[in-house]
Amino acid sequence: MDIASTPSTPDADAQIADAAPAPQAPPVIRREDYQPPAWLVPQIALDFRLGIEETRVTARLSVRRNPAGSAASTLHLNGDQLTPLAVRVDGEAVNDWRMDGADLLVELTGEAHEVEIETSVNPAANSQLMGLYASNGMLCTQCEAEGFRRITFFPDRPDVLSTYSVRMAGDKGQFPILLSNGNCTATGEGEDGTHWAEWHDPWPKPAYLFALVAGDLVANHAQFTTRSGRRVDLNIWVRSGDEQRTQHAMDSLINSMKWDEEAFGREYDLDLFNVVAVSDFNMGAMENKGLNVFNTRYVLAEPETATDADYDGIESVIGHEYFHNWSGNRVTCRDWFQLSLKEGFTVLRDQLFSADMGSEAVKRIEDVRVLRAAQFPEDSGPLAHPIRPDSYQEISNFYTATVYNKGAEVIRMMRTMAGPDRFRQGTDLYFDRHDGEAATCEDFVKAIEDGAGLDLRQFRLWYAQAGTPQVAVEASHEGDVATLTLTQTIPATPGQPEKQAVPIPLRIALFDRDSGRHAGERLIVLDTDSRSFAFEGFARPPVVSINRGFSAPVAIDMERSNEDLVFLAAHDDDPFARYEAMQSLVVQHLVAAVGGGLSETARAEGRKAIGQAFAAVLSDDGLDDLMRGELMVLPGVAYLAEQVLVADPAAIHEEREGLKAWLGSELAESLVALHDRVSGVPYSRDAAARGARKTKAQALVLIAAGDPAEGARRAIAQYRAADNMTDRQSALTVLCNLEGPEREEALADFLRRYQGNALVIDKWFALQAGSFHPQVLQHIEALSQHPEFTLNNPNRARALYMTAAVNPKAFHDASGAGYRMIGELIRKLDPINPQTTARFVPQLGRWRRIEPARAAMMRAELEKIAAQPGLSRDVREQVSKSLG
Ligand code: 0A1
Ligand code: ZN
Repeated sequence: MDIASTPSTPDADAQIADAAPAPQAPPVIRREDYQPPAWLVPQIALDFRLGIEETRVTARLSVRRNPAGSAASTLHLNGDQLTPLAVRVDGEAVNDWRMDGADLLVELTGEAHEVEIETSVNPAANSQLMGLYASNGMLCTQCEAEGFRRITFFPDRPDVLSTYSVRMAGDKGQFPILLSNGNCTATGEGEDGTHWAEWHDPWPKPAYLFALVAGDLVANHAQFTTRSGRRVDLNIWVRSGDEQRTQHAMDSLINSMKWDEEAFGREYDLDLFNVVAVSDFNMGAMENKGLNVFNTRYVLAEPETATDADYDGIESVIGHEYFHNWSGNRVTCRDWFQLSLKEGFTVLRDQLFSADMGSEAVKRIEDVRVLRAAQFPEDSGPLAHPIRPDSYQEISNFYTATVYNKGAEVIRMMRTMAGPDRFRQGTDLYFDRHDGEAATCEDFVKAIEDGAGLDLRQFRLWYAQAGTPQVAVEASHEGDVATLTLTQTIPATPGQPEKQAVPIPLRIALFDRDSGRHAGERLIVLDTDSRSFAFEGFARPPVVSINRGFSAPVAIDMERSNEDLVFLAAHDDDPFARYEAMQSLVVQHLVAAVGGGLSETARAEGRKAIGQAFAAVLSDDGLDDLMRGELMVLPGVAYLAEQVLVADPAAIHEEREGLKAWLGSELAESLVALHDRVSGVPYSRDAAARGARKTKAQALVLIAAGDPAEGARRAIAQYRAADNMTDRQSALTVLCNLEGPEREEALADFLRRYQGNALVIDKWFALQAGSFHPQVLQHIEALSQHPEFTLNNPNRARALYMTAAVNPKAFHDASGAGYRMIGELIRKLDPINPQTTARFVPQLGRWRRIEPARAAMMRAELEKIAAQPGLSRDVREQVSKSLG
């Protein structure tokens, strides 16, 4: 089926719309309706006859009644766009099966049976990239969350765990490498140039962890010996020619395996660990047991083609998928409402891993930046949901920053309250108690409660309530006592008008103004609506450093003088708090400036304070360059827009650009000196050199903002001299914003230089789509017609359009052209790949928080999408919630 390549005329669309019955709202799945499965499948044998256009699948399920389930005699097997070619029960063909929508129902009389089903799928036509699909001549699978049902009929739910035996046969020339989960138990040659392989995975697993890969691949091999002496073969499989770019992924894998033994006492449990890189993939990567499948962008790296951020991304995603072997695979989820059980915990684990591999402070800052840019807006918009949602229509829509990143923050708070050692006792107990089970978030909290010795009764609310808590802080001072009164409010979210107070652990330090020091950090827990905390021994009101290390995922609302913030930015001994003070200084200023609340004098004063703080950052010898670069990053437009009820994103963007220009010219001399110094640091992957590159990028941005001609001169010089992608990309980012011949020269050179390297060509699209050039929208339009552009590859589609959708200059253009572009994209991409398409909807869904003229245009786009016939369940859910 190829709906995507048969565009219909507007007239034909109108006819369909007239004739079609009103679209049925997809059913709502509710957490409270959970029922254990009536039938279990302890074993499954799968036989694949592989072909790009047709793959035949025979599945033999050993089923038995679940003593804990209902006594239903019907075996309910999920399917999605499948037809059963044959159904056999205990070896006999049966005809009395029935379809229930896309699902297959088979009547069974006894306690245990063998059910065999044949299906056929067309991997080449699978543009959704769920189930079995073809990518670049190879075959691969993606089964989480509900892709297995697109391969064969099966109880496709995570609480049905089976032992898998897999046989696959295919053309030896086309598919020389045949991989599945577990260990390879036998191989052989067939007739007519075919060969086959058998795989067996001894660990029972849910269907979403099944994987199969067949293709022409080469491996980077290594070995790892676990602490108990198991020798594990490691392979990273890529297309021939890419193997030189896999060493960082391999090093990251080995580091992850060692780290999980040390930090969480978790050892690998098979003799083989395979990673395969595929270029068509909806997400980052997938933790299939023993056979992780990765988006190429999280595997391939070499200095010439990958930035430092790309290297960091690979380390964290390799770690993330590896850590799932315990948090996700050995202990899996009972149902998809429990997704944060594996995702929140695994994100926390990968964050702690990356922090240990590099700079803890910088990693924390980056994680909080992601949370604020992606999760805070989600939590305050129409798609807000708790980290353990109560209902969904399409589970793919719940792989969100809330479930992942806020989920990690919630577990991190437990760790903060217990301390790392007691927390570890909690996680040990969790793994011991639930190994081999499909567990719930409640099981996790209970294990931490018991193992770490915490009372988490009230804390459980963090799992149930959506919305980012706001903590208002009032400081007063009398005699030698400083008092802080903290008040929490959790905003109403869809379906949750009223909230209860949650426990909020806040790391806090009070600085004495005279000595510039504090008498030790404390952890206070605000667990009521409002509470006062008194601190003795302050002759003068102290400077308050609160939510240090971002100990709780909340928004702090506290009025502070510029003087206090400048003090903290320069002196706080908690590096996160230092960053936070810089951010608050800028946020306070920009929000006031955009709101029209600043007189010219006040604006000048605000800028002066920011300039002073920046100057200190530029010249502080005690700072390493990595941290310096981090401190120089201004808060993003999305986060700034979050600070007000109704935002004018264009005004925020302009004011932010104005501040950059002011800083650039005010600090020109130091910025130029800094850019010169760090430009002299030779390329290496060590922290000092990475810091130099980060600072170089930030300095260049500010120099160009203050003096575009000087910026262009420096940027093109940096571009031409670059011996690595970080420098080349940061130079090109700056050039893309500017007009002039340097821009064209560099863009043309970049395209020529990296022809054939898909990941770098993605950057070429993204750099232009993310630019603040006055003609950015025309550029994007032209790029959509470029021969290198395609909507069929998610990386390419996102490089152009997701970058555009988060670029305030493009998306929020006053004409509404940005909204129309994304609306049109959604309508065009949905028939090809609903999962990737649905991720664009939340940008338009923010309309209620945007000024009225733009809001009306955003809403109109959503309505136009809603009116499109044949909309996917994924997009329909997001659009109807965004309009509702
Ligand atoms: N479990 C994976 C994420 C993932 C989810 C759905 C997918 O379907 C396309 C793919 C990957 C993880 O957390 O890494
Ligand atoms: Zn994950």
